[in-house]
Amino acid sequence: MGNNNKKIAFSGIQPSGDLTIGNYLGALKNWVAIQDDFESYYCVVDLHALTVRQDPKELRLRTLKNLAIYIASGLDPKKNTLFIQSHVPAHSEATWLLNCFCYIGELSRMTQYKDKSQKIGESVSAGLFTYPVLMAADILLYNTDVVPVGVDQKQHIELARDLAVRFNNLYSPTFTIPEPYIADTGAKIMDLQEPEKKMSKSADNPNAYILILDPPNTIKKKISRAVTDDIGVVRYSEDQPGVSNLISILSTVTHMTPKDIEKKYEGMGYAQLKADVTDALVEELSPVQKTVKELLEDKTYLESIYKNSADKANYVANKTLRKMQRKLGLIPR
Ligand code: AQP
Repeated sequence: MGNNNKKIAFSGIQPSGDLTIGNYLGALKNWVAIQDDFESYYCVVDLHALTVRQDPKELRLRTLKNLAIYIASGLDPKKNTLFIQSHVPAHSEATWLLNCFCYIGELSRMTQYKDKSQKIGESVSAGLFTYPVLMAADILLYNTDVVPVGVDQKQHIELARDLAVRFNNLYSPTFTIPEPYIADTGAKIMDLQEPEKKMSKSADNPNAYILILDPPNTIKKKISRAVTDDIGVVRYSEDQPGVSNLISILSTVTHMTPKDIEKKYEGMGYAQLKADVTDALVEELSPVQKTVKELLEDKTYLESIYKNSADKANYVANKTLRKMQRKLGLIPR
């Protein structure tokens, strides 16, 4: 519980690429939806982005851009603590401590690690392997009750829970055990070119994703190129992954159920569906894009948000870190 008796929510997105509608529909929109019900901490997880090679200038730019996107998507900086992960050193310190309680076997079973390391090959970093421990530290430092995420992050939250239980049992109750919070729709937006894979901001082919900041004509082009099938019926089913993905996107943006969408497009081909998905996305994203542009022109404002928030986040995180250190037998300064 936070000090206002609200439960605590924590989440973050890595600035490892420009944010996609997967990040928007699977994470950001849910953060906005629950902002009045929870005391919330949302950070731009820049340390996570370092698990794969980043251009320093690009990373700085994207970190600020992502903060602007959080605000433009509707997160009120007065209601939410919006900060940059590396501004709170306790995340790194707690990671080391938790690393000493995490088993190599547990980390080897993480599907995201398996997928990404396969793609990267030999030069895969130790950071990519221990990424879930940093994520556990992020979550546990804030006594988090819920972690609003897309489905792909569920396994990492389970590890955070296991580490919290392990630590609590070995010492004494220290951490709140966090729960994942996954919405019914939008929890897994798929790649537009290979709809069996989830949409990722770091995909090599730009036609695979739609960025939150993509202009209308780019959105139109990418949706028109989205892979469908030759069945020709608008149906939400496993054997039509491309069409089902378009239905999911439309459903999450318009709040129509997939069933209603199937009914609406009965007897129509995919062209109308694609045109309507394009319109819905353009309508949803245009105001966000406009606000992002304005915010990026006011760096002083953005700086005031992340600096004030870092003060609050440091205070809360350090309290938990000190507790961990004390219980482990480290001498306080
Ligand atoms: N395709 C998706 N559908 C629904 N939710 C998604 N999320 C990511 N992709 C989808 C959610 O966005 C949040 C932030 O994710 P992240 O950037 O921390 O890491 P990720 O899950 O690895 O996201 P990406 O876009 O795939 O990044 P890269 O390509 O850098 O690995 C999480 O809540 C995630 O569930």
